Amino acid sequence: MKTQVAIIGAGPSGLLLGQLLYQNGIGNVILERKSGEYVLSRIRAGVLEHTTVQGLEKAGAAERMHKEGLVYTGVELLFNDQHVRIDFEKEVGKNVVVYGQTEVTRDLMDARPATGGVTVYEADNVALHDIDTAAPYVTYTKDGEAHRLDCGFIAGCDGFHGVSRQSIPADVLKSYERVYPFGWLGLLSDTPPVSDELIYAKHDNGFVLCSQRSTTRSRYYLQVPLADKVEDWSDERFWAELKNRLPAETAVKLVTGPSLEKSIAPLRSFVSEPMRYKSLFLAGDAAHIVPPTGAKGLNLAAGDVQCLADAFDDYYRNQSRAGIDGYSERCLKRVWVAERFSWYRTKLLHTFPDSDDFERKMQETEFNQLNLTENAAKTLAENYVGLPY
Ligand code: RFL
Ligand code: PHB
Repeated sequence: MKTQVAIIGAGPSGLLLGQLLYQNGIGNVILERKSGEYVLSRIRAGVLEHTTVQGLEKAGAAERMHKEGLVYTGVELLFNDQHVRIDFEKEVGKNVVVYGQTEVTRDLMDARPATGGVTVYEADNVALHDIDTAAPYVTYTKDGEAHRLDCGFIAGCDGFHGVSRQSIPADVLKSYERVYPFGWLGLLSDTPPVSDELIYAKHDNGFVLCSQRSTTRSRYYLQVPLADKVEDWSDERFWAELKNRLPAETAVKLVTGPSLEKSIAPLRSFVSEPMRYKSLFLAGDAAHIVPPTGAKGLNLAAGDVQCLADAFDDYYRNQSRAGIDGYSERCLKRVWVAERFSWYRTKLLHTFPDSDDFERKMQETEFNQLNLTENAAKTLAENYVGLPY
């Protein structure tokens, strides 16, 4: 097989890039290690920034999101008994859309057949070759049979554990990492959300997030120790601890029910620089990870691939290399801003097992600043709704 851009990974980065390239008349093939059903079973992000919404519009996959997505104009933050509402509309005149990553992925998958683009699911042993030349290729096996895909460029959209970043010579890459001493236990249920806005809350027992997927489907998270297993958390235990960590007036409104899904995600900050090596371009979680407290991971991924689609368009349409040569630097500027924001919010809203009295006072004071100074609230709003890509 031969194509212009070989895309590794059919998560939101790979699928969105495939659509955007198609809109610009650039041929592409996506190779995905798992099945389509498996990709759709991963419950992850929920908050879409304006530029992500714009990306889905450009990709021709925004219709259902506009119909079913919930528009949020603010967010509630709680810190023990302190409370602040950050009003996005008032502070920065913008909003965010709550629409699950699963649905984004489904819409992009559904849009792909009309483009004639090939997606190979359950592609095993994907390996990248000659990435330091202008004629790279990818090999893989499908149903035990060996295949080769020749291309002009490779887009590594294969997440944190993918093969693309590992194909870059180690002495070219510099990685920055912070692993946090806790994880998030998430629960999805067909119960009405406890609030009509997202609630991020810090309690001495740990952080809580009340999120949602629709007016009848809720998504809740609890900070848990890294050693905890999903089996340690029956639904009953989850609901009891969630109620315990929420203020009494919110806890009484909580509607509980059987979980549809429960999983634990570790929290990590990670950036690998540069995001391009010769003919290989990294995008999304393949290049960077943020702790989910800032709701930035999917949005960064959508920003990267919009940049990359522009760069390839410039190359194929205008024979200009400016976009592809500037890709890494352009993305990393925005990535580091989101990394800082996600790290700051993680420090602000979690209970750190080894923090001392002084650090706890600093954390509380940082929170109070949001009520005391208009600028602190504005900065938070500006970062939460997202910066242009
Ligand atoms: P993905 O989604 O990991 O997709 C990568 C795809 O590549 C495939 N793959 C391979 N394919 C072929 N060959 C190989 N060798 C391969 N290795 C891997 C994988 O099977 C997979 O299908 O990366 P992508 O596309 O870059 O998307 C990134 C997002 O998924 C991620 O950043 C977000 O989910 C992060 N995130 C959130 N982001 C937000 O913007 N807002 C949120 O509210 C938000 N909440 C979250 C989150 C992530 C969470 N978890 C579980 C880490 C909440 C949680 C709990
Ligand atoms: C979610 O709904 O899954 C979600 C929302 C906001 C976050 C993280 C996850 O910050």
